[in-house]
Amino acid sequence: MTDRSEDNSPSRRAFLKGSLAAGGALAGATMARAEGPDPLITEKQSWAMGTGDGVDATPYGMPIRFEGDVVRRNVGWLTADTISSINFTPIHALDGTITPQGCAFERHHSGAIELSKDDYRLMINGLVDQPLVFTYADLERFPRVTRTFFLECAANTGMEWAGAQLNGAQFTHGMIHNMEYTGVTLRTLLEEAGLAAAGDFKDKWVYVEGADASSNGRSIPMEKALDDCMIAFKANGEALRKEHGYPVRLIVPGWEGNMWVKWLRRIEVTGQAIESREETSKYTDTLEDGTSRKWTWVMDAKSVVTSPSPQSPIKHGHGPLVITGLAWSGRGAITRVDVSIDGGKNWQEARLSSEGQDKALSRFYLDIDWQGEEMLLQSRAMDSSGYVQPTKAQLREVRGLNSVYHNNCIQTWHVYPTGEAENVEVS
Ligand SMILES: Nc1nc2c(c(=O)[nH]1)N[C@H]1C(S)=C(S)[C@@H](COP(=O)(O)O)O[C@H]1N2
Ligand SMILES: [Mo]
Repeated sequence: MTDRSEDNSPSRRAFLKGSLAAGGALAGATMARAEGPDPLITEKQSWAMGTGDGVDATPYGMPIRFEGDVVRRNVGWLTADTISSINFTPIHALDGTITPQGCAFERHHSGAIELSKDDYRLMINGLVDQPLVFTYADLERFPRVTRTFFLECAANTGMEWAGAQLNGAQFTHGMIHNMEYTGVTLRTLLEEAGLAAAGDFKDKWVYVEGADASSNGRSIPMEKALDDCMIAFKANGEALRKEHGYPVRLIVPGWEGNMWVKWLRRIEVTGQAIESREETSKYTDTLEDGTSRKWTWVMDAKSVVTSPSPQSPIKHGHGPLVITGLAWSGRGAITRVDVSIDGGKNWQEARLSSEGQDKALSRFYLDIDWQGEEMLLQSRAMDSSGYVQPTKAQLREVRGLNSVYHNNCIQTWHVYPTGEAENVEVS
């Protein structure tokens, strides 16, 4: 690519701005200018001198080998073993909004189990008119819905409370994925079992548990259960992967990932919360004064620049730079994302790839002319409830330094003149 570092005249910058607004005549005009014979153009290449693979070479396709590093990764020292553990989505290397299942992070409390559709049963009991047991085939006969939602583990960014810790967007923000789910609404199944016996829904709960050894039981208020929860059996058009709960998982849009029970086996309608392990000793927030706060289900608005970032440095020299990232909110749709290149002193409004969707990931872009200046790169999300993503200092005022879960603060990457980037704290 042409080095345009000398050419920073106002007219050049005006041109850049203009062509970007017009939607990308930029590449043709400036970056793709040939500087001499390019063997990749002028010489015959091996891949054009024979034939490629036949149609059945890969009955189920995998990413090409050149993309072999776009994989989930775990951080060894975080957990004692990989059975009760977590890995991270390579968000630094993805674009768009949908997370392919094959690299969507996994969190298991007792490992990923193999449960066939034939062996699958889902029980509804408790305060229902008629306790029911569904087979997998039964579930497929109820009216179906398809909707896209993000799942974020409440522990995402949890290692960053006390200071910048993990060097990469995959590790600081990769406990998230966003898939298009197909299934039936939880409301449909609860109504099938009959809710007359439950009387006033206001003080009722559903207790959900999985078929794995951990069971991962959680209590969900009836209001949420009847609002937008789903029993999903497909993700991104195909069956759920084993690690994401095959054959059936619960979807609890906008709420912490722990409630999205995998390998869902039982739904009990109860008169009170069960106060299980997962909603008492875990997934509660320790506050500044040492007390703990429970029932913090909603994942507040959050965003992160995925590139450039520590694992995705700038490699192309000066000139046009695409800054991109993800934003999401458990309270609604993303309405706006601002980006700062100077640690939050000045903000520019980024472009959303499409209108924000309710409780789903949004992709943002900011196209700049980078002349090698150091940047303190940040993003700040706003959602349809009017909520603005807070700074770490603002969060710490309420939460102190001993929290783990629900860290949705503004993230900073220090980008150096070399194009390399590092996780730093600007609070
Ligand atoms: N049955 C069961 N459901 C579960 C878990 C589990 O260990 N067992 N882990 C929970 C947690 S803490 C999270 S963050 C999400 C992770 O979903 P994923 O593995 O599809 O990313 O599943 C939740 N549901
Ligand atoms: Mo989680």
